[in-house]
Amino acid sequence: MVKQSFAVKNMMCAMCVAHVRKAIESLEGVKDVNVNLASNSALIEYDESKISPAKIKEAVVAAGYDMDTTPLSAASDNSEDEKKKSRGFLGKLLGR
Ligand SMILES: [Cu+2]
Repeated sequence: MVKQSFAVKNMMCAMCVAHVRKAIESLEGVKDVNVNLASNSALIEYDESKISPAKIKEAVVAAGYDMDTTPLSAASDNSEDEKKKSRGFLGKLLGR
């Protein structure tokens, strides 16, 4: 079981948050989800042997939104490699 935070795009209001949360929490393998509109992110606790971030993203996209499959560094307790990937993601955001 892992707990990771992912960037979610296109959410505009509380209804969007509810849609995204429903789409994610109905998935097999997802134990808990907390969607945050202010930070445009979703903190997801899931069983990595049952579901992958790519599968979670599919459900989010199907609901009309978008999600990054690379976990954000703040909630990630992973290797240095994961942190590098997150920095790349933030760099992309800042470069926009
Ligand atoms: Cu909305």
